[in-house]
Formats: sequence, C-alpha cells, structure tokens
Amino acid sequence: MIAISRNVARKTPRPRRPNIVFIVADDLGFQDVGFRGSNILTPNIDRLASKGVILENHYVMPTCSPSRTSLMTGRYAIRTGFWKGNIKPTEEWGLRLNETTMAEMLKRNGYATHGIGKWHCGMYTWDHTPVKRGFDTFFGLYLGAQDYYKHNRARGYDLRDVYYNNQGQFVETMREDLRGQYNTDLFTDRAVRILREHPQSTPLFLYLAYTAPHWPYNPPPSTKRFPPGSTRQKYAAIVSRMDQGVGRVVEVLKQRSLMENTIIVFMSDNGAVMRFVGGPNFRGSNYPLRGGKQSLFEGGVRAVSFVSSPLLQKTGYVNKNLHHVTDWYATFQKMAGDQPTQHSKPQLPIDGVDIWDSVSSNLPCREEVLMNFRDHSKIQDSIQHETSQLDRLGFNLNITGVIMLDYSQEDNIHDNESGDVFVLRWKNWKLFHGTFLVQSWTSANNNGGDSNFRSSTSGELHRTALATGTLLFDLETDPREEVNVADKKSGIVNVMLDI
Ligand SMILES: [Ca+2]
Repeated sequence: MIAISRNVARKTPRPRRPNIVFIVADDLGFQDVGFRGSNILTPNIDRLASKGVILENHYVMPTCSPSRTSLMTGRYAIRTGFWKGNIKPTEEWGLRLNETTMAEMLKRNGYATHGIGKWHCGMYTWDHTPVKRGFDTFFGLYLGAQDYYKHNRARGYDLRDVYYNNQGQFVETMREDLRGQYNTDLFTDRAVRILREHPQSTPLFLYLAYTAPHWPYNPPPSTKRFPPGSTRQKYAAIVSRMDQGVGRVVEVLKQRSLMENTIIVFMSDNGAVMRFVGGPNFRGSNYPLRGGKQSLFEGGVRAVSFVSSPLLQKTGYVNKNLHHVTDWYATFQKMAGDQPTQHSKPQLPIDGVDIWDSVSSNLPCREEVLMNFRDHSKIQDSIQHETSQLDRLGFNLNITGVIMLDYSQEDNIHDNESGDVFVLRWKNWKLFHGTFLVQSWTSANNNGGDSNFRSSTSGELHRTALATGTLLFDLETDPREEVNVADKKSGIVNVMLDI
C-alpha cells in the first residue's frame, strides 16, 4: 500500500540492548510544555528535552487506544483494527492476541519489562492484559481513564498490581488500599522503586504511562502556583505534577548510574482536547496547530515528543524529520537484536521504521506517514470479536448508559471517531480525502477563561463537525492547515491518492 523509505545510511553507532524508559503523557497539548513557551511549569521535562532531541514532527494517532496499540506493535492502526478509536469500558475487543507487543519482543531478548499506569490496549479477557502480553509486572489501570484519587471508572475500581509469583502463578491484586492517593504519584513511586531495585546487568524496559493530564482533571494535593480553581489551572497543576515525577525518575537513574546506558523517550499519545462542550471549556493548548484530540489535523496527531540519552550523537536541537509512533518498535527491535524468525510467534508486518539514525544524527528517514485509510472493506478482517469475559476481570457490566457495541456489524465498522477518511502526510504535503472531523484552532496563549493566564481567546471559534471533501495543505508554508490548496495542486492530490 505504502512504500516506506528505508534508504538511510548507517552512520550512527547503535546502542546494544540499552535500558529503555518510555514515558507517555495522556492528551498533553502541543504547547503545554515549557520548552514550547507554555507558562505551565515543566522544568524537568524542559531540562531533559534541552539536553536531548526534541522531535518536532512526531506523529501519533488522534486518540488513546489507537496510539498505544500502534506504539506497542509498530503497526498502523488500520492494521490492528484500532482505526475505529478507543476501547470503551465494556466493549468486547482488544489488541489481537496474534500481535506481538513491544514488551513481548523485548522480553524474549532478555529485557526485564515493567508496565506502570494506563494500559488501554484491551482487557476483556485475561490474555489481553499486560502481564499476559510481555510485561513481567504491571501496576496501574486497564481502562482509559480514572479518577486520580478514587481510581475508578464508572463503578469499577481499576488499580491493579499484577505479576507472576515465584511459583509461576498469575497474581492480580486490586489495590483498594491505595484509594485516596494521587495516581500520578503512585505511578512515579512504583517507577522509582523498580529503578532502585533493578539489577544493572539486565536490560530494562520501563513503560511509564501516566493518565495525566487526561480528564477528569483532579489536581494534585498540593499546588503552589496553580491552586485548584479553573479547569486550566487544574490542568496545569496536573501537568506539573507529572513533570515532578519525570524529575524523580531521572534522579534515580543518575543515582544508580543507569543513565549512561538508558534511552528516555517521552511522548503524548495525542493532542489536547479541543471540544467546545457547553461553552468555552479549554484546558490544554495545541497552539499553533489546528484541532485536537480525535481530529486528524495536526493538533490531534502531532504530539509532544523528545528523546534524552547520553547515547545520542547529536543533542540539544529540534529534529524536524518525520517520525511516527510505530517507529519505536522497529527501532528497539534492532537495538535488542531481535530475530523474529527465531521465535515461534510470527511477526506481523511492521509499519514503523528504525529511526535511530534520524533521531541520533538528524538524518532523514520517512517521507510519509499514513494516518487513516478510507476503504474499510479491505480491513474488516482486522476486527476481532470474542465472547465477553469482563466480569472475570472485576468489572460491573451494568453501567448505566454504556452500550455494548458489536463491531461485527457494518454500521459500527464505520463508527470511526475521526471520520471515514484517507489521510496521508507525504513530504511537506498533507491530504484529507473523505468524511472527516473538522476542528479549528487554539488561540495563542490559551488561557481557558482563566485570568491568571493573561491572554485572549476571542476571535477564534472551536467548532467540531463532520465534513466531506478533499483538503491539501502545504505544511512547510502552512503548518496551521489554514489554506486548502487541493484545487490548485490537483497533481499532488492525484499522486497522493495513488501512493
Ligand atoms: Ca490520550
């Protein structure tokens, strides 16, 4: 379907089985970090980014499950079945069991693998849960969101400690004893503990997926600069608390001299929410990009990301090469020395490319990123539908107002949150063709109606609607996706439709 460029000369020494600390933020706005000029305090993130490489064109999927499953598998969401959006709490599907996760791949190459925080890749059978999918241990939530203190979603409690015990038995403990404690801090505490106890001779994969700053916007217990108040203030405090967690992780990496052989990757799984629900309701800011979470405009899919590591050749710069969330799997697979053919589980085709040369030495790699594909009839075989076993996982299925969706039905197959649309970035061009979610722009220094954030949100409407048509943007001259040049550049449109 798409020919991926693999023409990069190998110029960068490749780390061999480095420690990987992969930190994921949830719905963090493109502008909501200090290094992009935000007034939200993120000193630890800023320090790491400034000593590392800021990935300016790091593309993800527009919502949580699609991004996370693409990260875990190295495969586009149109292949995994996750193009249709998030796994809702009571839906009977998940990342298919024939998919190989990053944790599984690293574990079979000798890595210790620990998952912390939000999973959201499927949990309706035990086999879909993280410790059955390559993680040695997991501490966190299976679903996509939770109250930061109560650790519940609807009526289900969802904070779990999961591992195989010394007898090889699968153990899952619901940590109700931690109810009332702030989940960002609990996740940081666990990461710190793992790093303190980790034997230096074993390569480590630590996946730290905060729920911050995703809804429900519960601010941390103490917020000096951002006392609980407006939604924007809460959001800012939540981001800052996550930043403190990042700082604690870095500190212990240094204390234990693990840092010299560690690669830290930070990314948000998608952009900040830009919905206009019941009046101005802004929290995060994707300025200057258009749109936000759920949309395939840049604000939804070009997310904050950076890499920090002493193993990088060139540091302290903004890397503008094209990267995609699927690339990490391919990159780490190479570093881990994984030989897929030596394992009994077949490796499904990977869409990601090894981007180490691009990240470490600023060499070009990809020319295109496929964000969505229109002809769903060709990908129906990616849909998995199995019998519900949610009750075995401790969830109350009688949640009022939640409908069990059956994705084997044609109508629901087209229920894609981002629209029924072909979206491709190729070189400097970005094409939309089909029916898509239209969103507009975040204003500069979005203050969310909060006078402590001195700016104005007037003059720019935040609309959300579906539209049908063809849009072509030249992102080099028009990064805000303001001017549709599809008519003027019909030749480019045709080339991109044929790719
Ligand atoms: Ca998200």
